[in-house]
Amino acid sequence: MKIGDLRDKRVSVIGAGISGEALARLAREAGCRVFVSDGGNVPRERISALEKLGVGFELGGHTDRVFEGDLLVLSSGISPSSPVVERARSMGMPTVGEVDFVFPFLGSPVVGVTGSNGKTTTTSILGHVLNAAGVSTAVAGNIGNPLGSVPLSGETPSLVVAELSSFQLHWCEEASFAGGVVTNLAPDHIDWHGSYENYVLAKRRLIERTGPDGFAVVQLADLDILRGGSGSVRLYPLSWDKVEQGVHLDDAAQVALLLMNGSVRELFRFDQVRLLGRHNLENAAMALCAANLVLNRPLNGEDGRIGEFMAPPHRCELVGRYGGVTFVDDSKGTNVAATVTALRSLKCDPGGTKVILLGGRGKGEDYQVLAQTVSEECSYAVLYGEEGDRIAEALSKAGFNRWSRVGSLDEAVRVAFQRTKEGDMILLSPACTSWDQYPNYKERGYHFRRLAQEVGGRVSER
Ligand code: UMA
Repeated sequence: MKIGDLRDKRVSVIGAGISGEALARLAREAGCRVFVSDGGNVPRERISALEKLGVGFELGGHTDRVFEGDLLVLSSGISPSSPVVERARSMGMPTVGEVDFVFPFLGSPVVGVTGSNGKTTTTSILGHVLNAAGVSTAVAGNIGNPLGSVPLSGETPSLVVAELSSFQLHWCEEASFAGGVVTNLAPDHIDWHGSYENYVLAKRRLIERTGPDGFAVVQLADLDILRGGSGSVRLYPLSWDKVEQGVHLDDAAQVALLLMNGSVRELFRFDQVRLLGRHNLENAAMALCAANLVLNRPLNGEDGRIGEFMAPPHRCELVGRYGGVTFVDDSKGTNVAATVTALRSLKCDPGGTKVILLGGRGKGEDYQVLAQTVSEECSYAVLYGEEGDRIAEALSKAGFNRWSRVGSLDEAVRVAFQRTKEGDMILLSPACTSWDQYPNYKERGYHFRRLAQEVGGRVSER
């Protein structure tokens, strides 16, 4: 829905997380009377922030007060099947998602970045190369810095690069993007969307909501499924094979090329990118392609100082090399597709093999493809946490019996190191969430780093 003039409107914000707080602030600045309602509890600092802001709020449940407003504004991850949303709708209360609410406050063109995996890395690279090339660019959204924080900063950047989750995109009906990147598509968040088809439809919204002069960078493999939403948007598929129009990652020449209207531009040489894994070359190429398209002028790896871009934490991040063994933290690998990508694209030293750590809390995924990939890519697997037994079963079914089942990550690292020799890699890419043992994937990743360092301290005992 169009939100129109907000002055003196009574706005109920659902969710007092970081995106909800930014929405409340923005609504307050727009002259609304704001009420924030959270069905759960939030950290003390968030309560203080709401108190300071001088808005009404409630925690631990949604009361009737929510429905006394003129407009329901939903923070980032609120589901359409959430009872509070269903009730508002049944009462005819207008409802708007986070992105549509924030959009009218953004005075800059926005490039959206979505996809099942690699969104944060691609978003960060795109922001990095644009800023390095002298284009003032704000990076926000699902990456952790809520979209609402951009207008609240008081500055108007030349461009905004927004990482967008499928949850945010589900609610997008009015926002209009200058361009979009869909890094890839694979099953994720099926519980929220109800089906893979609905999840893809949400991702497709980014392309549907891109203006007629806009562009979309997508995987060649996803072209058909995304084309349906494209209208007159120019589509730029990425492939490791030659393409007529789009991005070609040329393995033979070790360069990423942009092919456009019969001309060829070099985006970067592979050796300029300091990130592990072939999937990160795809992320970098998509980002550079989007930068060229949104600026409508050439911008290569040198202009964008791509060589200075370091991996965001917990995404195939090299955390150390101890006793000749490389430790890689891919704690953000919380679904099968992410882990399979990491396994396929990370390369060991010559003669080395991979030992993978898998487990945590599952998302109800099937592990057949994971098991097949582990059997082709790894010399050993260590399974831990709640989902360890299900993964063990899948590995055994795939005929892969070189695994151990342990309880904790501490034990998993210890066992993994015993199974390695010089040149090998220990990869934490668990294919599961961390929520059985950690508050989030970041804590799990930092713990892995500390465990790797402890191994480093004991390496002389080897
Ligand atoms: N809530 C209600 N009623 C409901 C449902 C939820 O009140 O019916 C409340 C919850 O009790 C909670 C709040 O809403 O207090 C939502 O908190 P949250 O932590 O889910 O959300 P935020 O703190 O606002 O963080 C959100 C994104 N979280 C989600 O989409 C789940 C963050 O992405 C994002 O970085 C942040 O906004 C800034 O934009 C996180 C994420 O996990 C990293 N995203 C998913 C992903 O990447 O896979 C989509």
